[in-house]
Amino acid sequence: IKDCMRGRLDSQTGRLILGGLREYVNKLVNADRILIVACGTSWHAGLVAEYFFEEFCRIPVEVEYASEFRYRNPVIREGDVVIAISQSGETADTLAAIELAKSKGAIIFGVCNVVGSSIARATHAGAYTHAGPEIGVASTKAFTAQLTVLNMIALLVAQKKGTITEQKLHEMLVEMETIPEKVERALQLNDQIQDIAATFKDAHNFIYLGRGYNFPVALEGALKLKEISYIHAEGYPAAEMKHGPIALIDEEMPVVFIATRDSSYEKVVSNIQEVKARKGRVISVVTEGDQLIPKMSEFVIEVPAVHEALMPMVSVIPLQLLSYHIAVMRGCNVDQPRNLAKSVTV
Ligand code: F1P
Repeated sequence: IKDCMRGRLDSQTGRLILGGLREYVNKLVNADRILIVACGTSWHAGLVAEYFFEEFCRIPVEVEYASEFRYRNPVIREGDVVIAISQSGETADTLAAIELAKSKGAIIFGVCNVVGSSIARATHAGAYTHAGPEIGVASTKAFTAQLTVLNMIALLVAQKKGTITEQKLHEMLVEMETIPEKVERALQLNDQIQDIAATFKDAHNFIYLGRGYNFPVALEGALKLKEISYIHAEGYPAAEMKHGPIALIDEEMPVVFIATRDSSYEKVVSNIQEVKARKGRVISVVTEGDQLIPKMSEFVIEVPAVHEALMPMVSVIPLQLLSYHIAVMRGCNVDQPRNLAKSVTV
């Protein structure tokens, strides 16, 4: 995250420097719609960005699985701008989605980790995440780095569009600079999370629930568990639970709530009550100092407070650690999960 921000963000002067966006940045500022295309974890980063761009830039956003988008005949109009997100920069579906959008006249921005990768070369402009090489196949630090860059792009666009006040921008940039230290603190939860992992390592299913900015984090938590522990896991918006998944909840079901203090806090509290009423085993990720949710949970993980729009960068860390420890305890190879490739090039 520090590498991502270095030289690009100055909270004192309110300056955001994203040189890679070059002369195309005004295409984003004047966009009628932003289409985000990506796969897997990168798609989840795109979902967080949707909330961010809509809140701060007031530009409508659609987030598409590149693997679906490429086979449709999508409507792309003048004024649409595409953002492609990819850690490896080599994902075939994302590359094909870019080529399709380009053939329809769209301007494409890339958010890639690997410098000079195929996707980086196929885009008109973009910003590298500078996360360094991902050692494992499953994306982890790439996710936080993608969010850092996407947040900076959105704030820059909001500043240029005038949809954010200078004071709010300053507040957000100051908050962003606190993220590396908060992520460090979240990583210190390691031992506690190892204990939680020991309790649930033999589970057959997991549910992850979150609202707002934490909804994509729920999806990402479930994906990490599937990818490296081979446990079936579902991520849902917490409010969707009553529309079906609630039927799955019994005394055997671990339910991970990403329930940090934000604008949907009260509603998440009632979702936890619904799970408890069905004897589900509640594991909650809460903001430090929360008094209420710990009383309702079998396990509680406290993360440092941060603006809700930036929380995914912090709240995802315990979920990554949980998947990691469960995978190790089950004897899985966390760096090289079965059936998964680092770059899905077919
Ligand atoms: C997309 C992705 C990763 C996942 C795995 C397979 O890759 O789905 O999110 O963890 O590595 O590929 P990318 O386009 O972000 O490189």
